[in-house]
Amino acid sequence: MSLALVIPDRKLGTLVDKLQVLLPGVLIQQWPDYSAPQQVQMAVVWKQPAGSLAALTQLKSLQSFGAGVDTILSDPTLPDLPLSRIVDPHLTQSMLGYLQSVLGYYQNRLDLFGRQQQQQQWKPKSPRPIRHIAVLGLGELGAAAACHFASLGYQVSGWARSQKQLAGVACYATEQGYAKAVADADLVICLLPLTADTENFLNADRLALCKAGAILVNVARGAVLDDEALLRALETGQLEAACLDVFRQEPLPATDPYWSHPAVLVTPHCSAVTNVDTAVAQIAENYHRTLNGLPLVHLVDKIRGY
Ligand code: NDP
Ligand code: OXD
Repeated sequence: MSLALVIPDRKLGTLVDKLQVLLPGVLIQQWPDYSAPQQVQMAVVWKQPAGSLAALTQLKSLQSFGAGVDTILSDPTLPDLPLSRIVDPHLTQSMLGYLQSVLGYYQNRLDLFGRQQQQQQWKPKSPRPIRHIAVLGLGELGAAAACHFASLGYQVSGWARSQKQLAGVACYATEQGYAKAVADADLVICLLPLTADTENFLNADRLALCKAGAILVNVARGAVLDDEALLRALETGQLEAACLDVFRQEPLPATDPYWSHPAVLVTPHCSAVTNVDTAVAQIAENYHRTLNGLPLVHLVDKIRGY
């Protein structure tokens, strides 16, 4: 009985220790140093290198170590096995905390005051009015964000592939629905998964449908956003500012214009980091399910890509 962790570039000591408590007697192996690869039934994967699962000849299931699965599914050597992803109230709370901070940052004009501080300028200004928030993607995280802001009294619109019903949220689907969802929004939050359908979704045409002077927050994936289109929209004032937590290339290269753009807030892909303390329970549950031939919890639809 064995579980493999295929999670490069991370210290995995705490994860191993916590998993071992929940899965006593299970051999936990780490890529690239598998000791008995033919014993592995489930692999926990995150940005796994191509070919890293090839030696696991008895593998029966895959568990993403995060909520998004785009990098996992982009591996051409990925075996055709059930894949689940992390769905965790702590991850959702972390995302809500981040988005709430971003909202406060712009409402209180901390972007402007930060720039003024650089010039030693003392110029008070009343808060930025942000009354309407649009959320693109109404899944685990997007629906929670939309409901959170609606419960605080904001006008909220949301957009997803299928039509949703969420208390206090004007929900839309379809391309026409996208235009309605963003038309009056002061702040647009992107929580769409990266799939073949959503790559470059936020292009020049769709950014042009946003309210003039809106603020964009991308916490989804970098490739959902057309970077050139965003830079142009910021230049023309179509968008006033952007908060970006995710990028096509991470870490963001030193030469990237976002680093020094006065209207862009860069954060290092930290809006909702998988919580080891709580993720281990789901991993252990799916490990038991794998051994017993039961369906995994939080299964990914690999055809849809999320
Ligand atoms: P879910 O899979 O639960 O939700 C995805 C939502 O996007 C669904 O509402 C879905 O619609 C909608 N959607 C998917 N494709 C389309 C499309 N083509 N057109 C319109 N709507 C679409 O994902 P989560 O909420 O759990 O996570 C969202 C993303 O957030 C993740 O995929 C990941 O990339 C990112 N993320 C980022 C983190 C960070 O730290 N920055 C942390 C965690 C996640 P429908 O409901 O109709 O299927
Ligand atoms: C995730 C992430 O998808 O951290 O979980 O981006």
